[in-house]
Amino acid sequence: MMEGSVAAPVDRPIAAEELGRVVEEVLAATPVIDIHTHLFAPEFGGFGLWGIDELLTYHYLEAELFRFSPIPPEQYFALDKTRQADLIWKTLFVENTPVSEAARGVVAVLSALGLDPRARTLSPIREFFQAQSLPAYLPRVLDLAGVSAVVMTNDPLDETETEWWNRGIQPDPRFHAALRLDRILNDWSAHCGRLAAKGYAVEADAGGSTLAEVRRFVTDWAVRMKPVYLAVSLPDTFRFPAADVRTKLLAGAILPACRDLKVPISLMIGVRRQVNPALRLAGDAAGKADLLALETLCREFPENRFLVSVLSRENQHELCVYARKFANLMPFGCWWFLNNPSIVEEITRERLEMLGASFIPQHSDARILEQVIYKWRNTRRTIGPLLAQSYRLLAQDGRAVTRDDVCRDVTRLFRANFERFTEG
Ligand code: RAT
Ligand code: ZN
Repeated sequence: MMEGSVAAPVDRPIAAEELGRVVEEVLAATPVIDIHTHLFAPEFGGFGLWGIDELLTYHYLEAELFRFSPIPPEQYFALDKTRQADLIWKTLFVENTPVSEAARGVVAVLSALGLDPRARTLSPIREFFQAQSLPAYLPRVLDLAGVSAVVMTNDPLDETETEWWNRGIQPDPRFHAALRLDRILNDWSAHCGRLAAKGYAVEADAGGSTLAEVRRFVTDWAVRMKPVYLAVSLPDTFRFPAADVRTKLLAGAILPACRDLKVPISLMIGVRRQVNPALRLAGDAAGKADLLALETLCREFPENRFLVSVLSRENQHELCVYARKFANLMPFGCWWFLNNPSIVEEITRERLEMLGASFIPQHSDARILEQVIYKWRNTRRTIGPLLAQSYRLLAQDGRAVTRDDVCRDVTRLFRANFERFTEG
């Protein structure tokens, strides 16, 4: 060794009793990329939601309100947002113990921001939020959540949202776009007229020049939004191939557009939309899907990349099996009704056992900015011990891990797998 130089610290195998702490430290120090949210960059003005009234009227909590309060949904939805939030606070947080995941999340957010989760009225809490200005508040929230970037959900057929894009806004670089295709792929008959009105020569039966024109529409919007992926949520009844317009559009327009644009498509499979329309956004449910469709897509479209989340617990194992067969398939997240510690634990353990660190464990699905605080805190709290347990077993089998190993795995899981999978 040269005189005066400092010896590099040896990256020693971590002792079994230290594993939990080291994994926790590495998780805390690794900012995540939140690969699916419904947040908006500040450039979208009031379109991005934040603050206590939005947190309380989150549709996950609205669904819970109707279990604890006799108020009929139509009466609740007729109230203004402040009254709705007051009612949810009183019902779920004062008159009942907020033990559900969504309710506990609000408590965690309030505590993280130094507010009193036992307050009987919302006035002091509202005062805090009214005093915040987004430019300073946003980095504070992202920092508390340990999030360095988020992916939005951007709908090229939402008139309010497209107005912003058409003004040429450049979103904050921490916010990436995802071009969402639900209206086109799930409800073509209701939306083909909209494309036609915008100058695209499309037809209701997807004949004529429809496929080329849908591809042109998507490409035009991709130029504006620069999405990191294209995305669609699909019902549990999704079949591919099928004798339907969706199959034509997917195979003949959307997947070719993804190849041209060199981006993956995100398929979120298994949602049963509006099983109870009276609950509005809270009225969707989950169903088990037939993943044969996914097998066909991965095999028949080897040049496409598929980011996939499935909503039913029953589909999770099959998804892991398919990920072992197809490198163009990247499982991600514990979506929506799965984002509860008991289920995240089960799914993540299964994925670690079957896929090592080659998947994306979680996304937040946050609709309201501050939700990233509790959703990511909970993810770290649930997944940390699972990773530590995998390393404990590995050590028992003869290969103890070092801190470098842990850093490499955590970086892959929460950042690099996504970066690599979305790389052109
Ligand atoms: O999790 C949710 O908030 C759902 O309402 C949906 O938005 C779902 O995540 C989706 O993206 O379709
Ligand atoms: Zn979502």
